[in-house]
Amino acid sequence: MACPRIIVYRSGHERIGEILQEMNCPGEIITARTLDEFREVVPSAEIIFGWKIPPHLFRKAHQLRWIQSMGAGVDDLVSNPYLPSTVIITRIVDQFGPPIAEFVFAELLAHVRKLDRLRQQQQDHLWEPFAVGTLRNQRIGIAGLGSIGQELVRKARAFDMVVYGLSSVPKPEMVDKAFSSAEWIPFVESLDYLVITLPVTEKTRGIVGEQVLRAMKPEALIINVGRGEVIDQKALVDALTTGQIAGAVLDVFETEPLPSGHILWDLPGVRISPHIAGPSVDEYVAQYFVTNVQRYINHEPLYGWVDRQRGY
Ligand code: OXD
Repeated sequence: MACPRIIVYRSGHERIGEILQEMNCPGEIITARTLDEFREVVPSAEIIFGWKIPPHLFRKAHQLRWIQSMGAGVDDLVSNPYLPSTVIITRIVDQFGPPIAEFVFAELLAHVRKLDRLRQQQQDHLWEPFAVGTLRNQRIGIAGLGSIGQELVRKARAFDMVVYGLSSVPKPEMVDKAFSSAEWIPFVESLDYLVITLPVTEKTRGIVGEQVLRAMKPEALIINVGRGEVIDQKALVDALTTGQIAGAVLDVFETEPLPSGHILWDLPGVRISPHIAGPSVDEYVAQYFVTNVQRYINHEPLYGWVDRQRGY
């Protein structure tokens, strides 16, 4: 096979191209530093290694055979009308479980041990003991049992939690109680914490809406590290304002960045982070890609191959 031309683009991560060279990635590597540069070079690309590229910029990608996403979610690529079904899409799998699980447990521990209150008391030089909770024996429900969900299960067990899991095909061997995607209401009813790791697809868009939120306990917390669109954001705001649930830890949103005037910023019980639960590390994603390029050249199946019908 002739040496494939690879275009690399990710805003703020311009060194990835150099890292690929240092790793002796086969192929001719061209780094686009801006979207204008990307637009210029895209017609000659056989492979693209990128992240968050506006869909219309693929209009002239006539030579494209494969796009490797630098992240886990590929909803923008799967729905891109300029990527015909002959173009292979791959995503990064097995890299984001540990950092995302750390993020989720940092937030859960901060919540249950009331760390914000402690720090506030310290600032106020106030010595005032108070009661705190524990994660032990609390019920956590993990929606989505892919590599991220599985790592959450592992860490939840280390905290002696009761673990429920929901997945399209139930996985009773993995959790204390398994539910299918037709069983959202019984899944959430008794949870203390609902963690969403799901991608957005036709089946999951808005699935956590009024009905599901109404079925949750008023003390429950919802944590979203999957995709914002899985939760009906308006229904969530209503549930939080009326006290149907106690709070939400949100790393992902229907619109990103979350507009600065959005009501979610100031709602009590809401903790917001700018989509950083599972940061991609340049060296790790580059190594994943180099392995995949070698497989591409050898006509071997690629890691992280996306089934467009399924959406991930
Ligand atoms: C994602 C990512 O898909 O950050 O959200 O990788």
